[in-house]
Amino acid sequence: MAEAAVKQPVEERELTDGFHLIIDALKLNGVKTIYGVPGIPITDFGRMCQGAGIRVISFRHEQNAGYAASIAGFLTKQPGICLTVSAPGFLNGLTALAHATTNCFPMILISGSSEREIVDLAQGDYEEMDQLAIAKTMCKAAYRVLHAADIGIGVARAIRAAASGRPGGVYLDLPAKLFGQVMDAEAGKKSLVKVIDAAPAQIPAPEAVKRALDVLKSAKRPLIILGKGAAYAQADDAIRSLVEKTGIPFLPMSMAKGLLPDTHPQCAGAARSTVLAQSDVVMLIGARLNWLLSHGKGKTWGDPHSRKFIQIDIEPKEMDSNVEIAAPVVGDIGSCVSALLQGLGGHWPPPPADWIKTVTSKRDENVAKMAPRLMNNNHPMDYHGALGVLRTIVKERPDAILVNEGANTLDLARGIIDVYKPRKRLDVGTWGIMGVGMGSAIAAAIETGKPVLAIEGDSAFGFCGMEIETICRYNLPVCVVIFNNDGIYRGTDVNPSGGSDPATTVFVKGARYDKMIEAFGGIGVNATSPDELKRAVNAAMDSGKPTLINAVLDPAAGSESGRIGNLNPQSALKKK
Ligand SMILES: Cc1ncc(C[n+]2csc(CCOP(=O)(O)OP(=O)(O)O)c2C)c(N)n1
Ligand SMILES: [Mg+2]
Repeated sequence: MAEAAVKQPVEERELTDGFHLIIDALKLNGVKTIYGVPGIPITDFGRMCQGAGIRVISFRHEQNAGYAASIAGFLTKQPGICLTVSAPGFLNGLTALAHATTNCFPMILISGSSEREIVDLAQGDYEEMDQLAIAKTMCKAAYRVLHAADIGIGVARAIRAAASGRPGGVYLDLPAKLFGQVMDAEAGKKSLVKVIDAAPAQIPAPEAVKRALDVLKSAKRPLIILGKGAAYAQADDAIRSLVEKTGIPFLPMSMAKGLLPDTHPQCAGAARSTVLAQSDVVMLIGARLNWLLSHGKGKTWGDPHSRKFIQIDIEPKEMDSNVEIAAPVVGDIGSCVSALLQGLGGHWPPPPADWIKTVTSKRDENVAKMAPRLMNNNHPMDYHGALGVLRTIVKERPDAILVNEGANTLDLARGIIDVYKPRKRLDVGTWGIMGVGMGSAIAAAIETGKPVLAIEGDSAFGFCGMEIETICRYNLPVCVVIFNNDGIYRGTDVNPSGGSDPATTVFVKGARYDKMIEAFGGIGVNATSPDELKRAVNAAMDSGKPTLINAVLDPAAGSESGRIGNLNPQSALKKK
């Protein structure tokens, strides 16, 4: 066991140490799971956490452990915990911490660190780095605990900072010496702090609610946009009531899909361009006007003078970030939506019939256009053929969690696969980051106990693929489907120089990713047709056994950057 424990003096019963105090502080605050990678100075700490009944999920790389922690935060509203070693482990976890902050997921990155005296004099300690200074620029808050007596308050501060207001990533720096520091056990116990109401309700001002309802009432072509903040809030019933009582068409952002079913009669997902361009009043619920919504202006949005925005967000400075917000409603989503519901009263006039008709006929037209493509049995498979069968599988298994990343694999799956329940779709989030797939899949399985279907581009999977060993080791009900088109966007590019190196976007042709999982005792399947894919996924979802399916796609099937090729910079000069 712990070296420190072995070295303790005889009177150990009256004493405690940093190891135990950190564990006690985490347990007192309801931490049940830690995602991390062991090593100096946190190896014994991880063992002791496991011994004390905290579930410790050991990963192969800290970045994936961090993504798992961030998704645990999204799914549970409790900060997900990632534990790493110093310098390199810390840096590996830091990407995930920044990702959590950008996405407003509560997460705490706890990293061991080297001796302060040596680090501060830059004397070259083992894994020396001023981690606190670096972390500060990349997360919501960062703290360091130097004394055992401050562990309680340090942990409490980290939890509250991560979960309250707009949630985000928090860094907690624990120098190696802290773990072995000894103090009186009774005083140690008293120093612990239980965080009461980590994310207090923030009630919107009544006049803000009234203003919003007045603007909404004036609408001829209203639209509600649901963001992942709305999914995070777990105010599912209230949100559904607000949408249904107003009768307004709604558009879910990708991780808000399923908050109301994508098949709901008011869902405008398949008429996105129409509703964005033509709506006159848009109510944003937990959705930001960032690049994913074209900043609320420009071609996507049509005439700027004929539109007003109502925005519901917990962060006041989100308002007017890109365009004028006619009716800002600041507060937590649950409280704001409840207040709006109350303000609606018993009789709210439905939106004008011609608007509803415009939206539904566009939606039905687009859905009908797509239908035959999803039934194709092309050989080699294309995205639509493969996604057509996965769409049906998800429909038949609405409790399963869908994880999705890639470029074409992401953009097409997002549009094609309907989601039926809240927080059942996890993806690349605000940054469009590659590599979140396996961490998200692992956290989803651990936190919810539900089966997971991860649809991964072959490139996206490469960022986190080694974690299939983790999936096998913990025997998690995860089925990974790799859309293998031999590369990034496509597998058909050629080296423009005519040299023998492959093009920058292509991978080994005909790679057999299914063989990888067999190395760890999982089930590997090579699927070359929609029928084979369907059979293999259904078998995996029924058995709950770790499975990896190599779905062989036409290497020419994808398009550059999926649906966001327009973001690639262009020069006025001709390409060479
Ligand atoms: C961390 C990170 N690195 C690089 C990128 C750039 N990028 C965007 S999509 C993508 C991979 C797309 O290929 P794949 O996952 O195979 O999907 P496909 O389009 O082929 O279906 C990459 C590398 C990114 N988004 N995130
Ligand atoms: Mg690919």
